[in-house]
Amino acid sequence: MQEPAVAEVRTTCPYCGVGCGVLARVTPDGSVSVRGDPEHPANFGKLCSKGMALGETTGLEGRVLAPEIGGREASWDDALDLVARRFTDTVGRYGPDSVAFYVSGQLLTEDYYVANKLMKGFIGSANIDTNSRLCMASSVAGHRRAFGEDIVPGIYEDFEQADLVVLAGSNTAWCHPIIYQRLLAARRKRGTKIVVVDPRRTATAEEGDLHLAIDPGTDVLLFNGLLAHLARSNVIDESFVAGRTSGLAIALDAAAADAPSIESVAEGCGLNSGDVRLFYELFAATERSITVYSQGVNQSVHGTDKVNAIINCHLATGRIGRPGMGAFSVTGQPNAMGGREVGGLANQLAAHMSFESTQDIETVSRFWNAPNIARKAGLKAVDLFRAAGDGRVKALWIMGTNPAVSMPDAGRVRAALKACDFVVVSDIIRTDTTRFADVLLPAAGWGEKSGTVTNSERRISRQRPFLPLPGAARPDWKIVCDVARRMGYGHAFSFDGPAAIFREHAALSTYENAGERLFDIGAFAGVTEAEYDGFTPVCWPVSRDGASADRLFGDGCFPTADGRAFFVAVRQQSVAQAVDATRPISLNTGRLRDQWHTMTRTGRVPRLMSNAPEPLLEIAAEDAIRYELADGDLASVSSPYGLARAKVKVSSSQKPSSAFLPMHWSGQFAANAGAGPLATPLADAVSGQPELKHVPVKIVREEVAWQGVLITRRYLRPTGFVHWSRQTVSGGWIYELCGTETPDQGILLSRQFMEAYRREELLEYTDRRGLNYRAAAIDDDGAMAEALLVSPQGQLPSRDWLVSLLGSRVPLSGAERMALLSGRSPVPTPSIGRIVCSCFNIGVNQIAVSVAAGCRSVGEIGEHIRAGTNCGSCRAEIRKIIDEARLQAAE
Ligand SMILES: Nc1nc2c(c(=O)[nH]1)N[C@H]1C(S)=C(S)[C@@H](COP(=O)(O)OP(=O)(O)OC[C@H]3O[C@@H](n4cnc5c(=O)[nH]c(N)nc54)[C@H](O)[C@@H]3O)O[C@H]1N2
Ligand SMILES: Nc1nc2c(c(=O)[nH]1)N[C@H]1C(S)=C(S)[C@@H](COP(=O)(O)OP(=O)(O)OC[C@H]3O[C@@H](n4cnc5c(=O)[nH]c(N)nc54)[C@H](O)[C@@H]3O)O[C@H]1N2
Ligand code: SF4
Ligand SMILES: [Mo]
Repeated sequence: MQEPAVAEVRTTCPYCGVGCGVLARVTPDGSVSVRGDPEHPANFGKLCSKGMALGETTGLEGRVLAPEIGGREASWDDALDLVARRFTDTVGRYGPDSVAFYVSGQLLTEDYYVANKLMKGFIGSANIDTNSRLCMASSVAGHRRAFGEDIVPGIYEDFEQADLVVLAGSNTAWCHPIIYQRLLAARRKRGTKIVVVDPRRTATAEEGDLHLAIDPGTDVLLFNGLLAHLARSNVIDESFVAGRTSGLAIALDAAAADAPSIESVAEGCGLNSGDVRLFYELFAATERSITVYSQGVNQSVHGTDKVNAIINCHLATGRIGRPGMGAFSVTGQPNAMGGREVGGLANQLAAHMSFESTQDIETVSRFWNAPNIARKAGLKAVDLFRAAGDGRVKALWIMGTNPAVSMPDAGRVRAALKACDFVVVSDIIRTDTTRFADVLLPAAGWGEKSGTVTNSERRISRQRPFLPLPGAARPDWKIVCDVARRMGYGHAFSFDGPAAIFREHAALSTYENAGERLFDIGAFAGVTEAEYDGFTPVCWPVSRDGASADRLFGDGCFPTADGRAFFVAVRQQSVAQAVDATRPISLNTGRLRDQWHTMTRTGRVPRLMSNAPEPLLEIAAEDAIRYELADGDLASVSSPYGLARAKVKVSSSQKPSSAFLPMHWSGQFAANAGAGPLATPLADAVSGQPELKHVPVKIVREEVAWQGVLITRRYLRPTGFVHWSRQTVSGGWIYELCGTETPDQGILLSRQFMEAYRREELLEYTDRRGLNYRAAAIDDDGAMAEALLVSPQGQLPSRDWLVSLLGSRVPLSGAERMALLSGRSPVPTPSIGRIVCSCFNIGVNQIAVSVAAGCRSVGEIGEHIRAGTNCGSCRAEIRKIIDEARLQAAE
């Protein structure tokens, strides 16, 4: 029978700032299928592993489906009335600055616009900040200092048209996989050189032509050295500098003072001078150069200076705004850019206007008809949560972000959420943050909501719904407008849908804008519903008279008062908190390939969890010896702010005295394995962006005596274990458990944990010495429902077969039942091993088999078993596996 054709809906991926187009549809069996949109100019049909798995994230498990007040289900009317009343009362008693919103780049532009309008225009405070403070604030500040406005001048084609691409503090292969693949494809044709500046040898660095493993926080020195070198090599574009910029002489003096020679730069950055020279000469000789940067640059106490040090080099050479040239800040979240356009940051106004200009304030006030508009900047994220903790902020509304996990000094943030009088959280699922909500509001998620997002190249695309709103969930824009109405501002929030909000946003961008502000999307001020529905992706600006430009600044005109770009003189500062004898390791935190932030969506997908199933602390071999740690050992990590525990992975990617912990694991997935509680709240003085890439820590081995693994269909909440983590697998979950108690006590604890819930028939076995315990529960159909294995540390048998039984749910044969407690299949079945290629579900063992069968390159592996042929982010890992397998074979 032929399947009925279900229309595909054209939408956009809700993960990274690449902003790939997605075609999604609900299949006849009710599941969601996705593929890349061949017509979207960001990805031309490709998707990375996370995008490919989007269809597996739309299930309703864990979703918040009804409003809750004090943990009890409530009606929308009651919940909205309460939120409006508490915000109104608090403002009435303590003034507008006693309330705050903390919002997110997960929101659509329309949601963001109304949240910002409500707080800044009508409540009259600028206490609305966003998780973009942790993400893009330094780029925003750097752009404004250099260009007068927050502008990313380039477009993705520049990745393909450059001859040199410098990736600074950006693990592009994992974090912006599709533009990275576009870059690699172009490199195969034109031989683009790739230089990676990152203290870690990341997957990106593995494929680069040159990896500069700089010491953390020394980027200003490196780029000051480059500027000085460019001047020495006479590649300054004198006419561009003279005609289109100001401030070079002072910036050069600062650079020369910092970096008198290549040797001094090398020494200060922890590099060898040959590598530094190579980089400088390459940059000097290559006109078509772009420097791409993200969190290794932004998330720093000198983040804004790093940004300007980079931009200075591009201004000095006039390499900006032309094909294959420019400084390119790649944004993190799907709508980080849209948030900047509506002014979601506490120090911005709306439509790229700012509190520094009285004229801007008057313009927005007039446009909104909002005499009560805020007139000064509000609290930035770190200060905002401090204020919530000490009672200055008494009512706080969090939308679409999980600060209990993702803020630095997260322990203090949790304490603040507990202390704050009134906390509202709008989210789609239950998180570590929703635990603190006095009022919890169910928001519409990806696939349900409708609106626009802007990606890293300023391209506005639609997100369109293809699923019904589940339960009582409502889109964020509607929730905000309903509260605004109840607060008495109905006249300004009477939008009947996202298109109406978008029209107003577009109209504001062009209002009293005679070209002073490049952000102008006036062309859309009058879009009809039909035009909004059919909106095709477009890069702004698109002004009312139809003027548009893909690249900006190519004409040498900048949105400053005199039209010139500005060189900012910057000096390398010492790191804010240096390592010392008590905390000798610099802890760096960031992302893994297949997880998205606090794992609220990617953590549900077995194939996305398989590449890195547990939170691991990566350390260098030298430190492993020094601290007596080996792979799989448990370590505690303590910073001046908090403590975490994670198993150790000894990694050749780490420099000595440095460690890396992923940012992803929340309390939903592990006990105290998060990076947030360790991270420092110290922030860049200009941008307010906290230093999430360096904090001094002490690492201590924990003497683990026993280890257990529970493989189960049940979603459980382990308590009382020194360390646990949860992995989502097909059919259920795996709980890794371990402890410092004796093995027999470990068995007792683990059994209690399992018994507390179990109902099925149980088979059990304990060895004579009482050190090893095995149990398996059989359901009514005779299939395995659960298995528990406990052994002394390091002695757990393989669990692959048991995990496959959980997924299959097939009744066990007699032989299988007998074999259950041994954990070994009666008929040996090869395990595919840890997943390497998550797009095609290909494991490490399958790759090893292909190598044994004669595959010698990543390309050959791809032809043999498809691994690495879709998004390609696993190619560096495949190459390593080939090398290792061949080495072993040679030994
Ligand atoms: N898979 C995946 N992709 C994502 C996300 C995700 O959660 N998962 N999140 C998205 C978001 S919101 C963002 S902001 C982006 C972030 O994308 P990236 O910025 O690429 O990611 P990070 O891993 O945070 O950090 C990048 C690199 O900075 C390096 N670094 C640390 N300190 C320094 C330093 O002092 N100097 C230099 N030069 N480098 C340093 C780190 O070692 C790290 O490899 O990713 C987006 N894409
Ligand atoms: N240690 C460390 N910490 C970091 C970083 C780091 O590198 N290291 N990086 C920082 C950066 S760059 C970022 S961007 C942040 C990200 O940190 P968070 O913003 O806290 O991360 P997410 O897990 O993306 O949280 C988004 C939340 O929004 C919910 N959500 C999704 N869609 C919607 C929607 O449409 N409406 C509503 N109301 N809710 C929705 C999700 O369920 C989820 O709970 O983390 C920062 N924290
Ligand atoms: S690169 Fe991957 S995560 Fe980023 S937008 Fe594209 S599909 Fe989504
Ligand atoms: Mo981000």
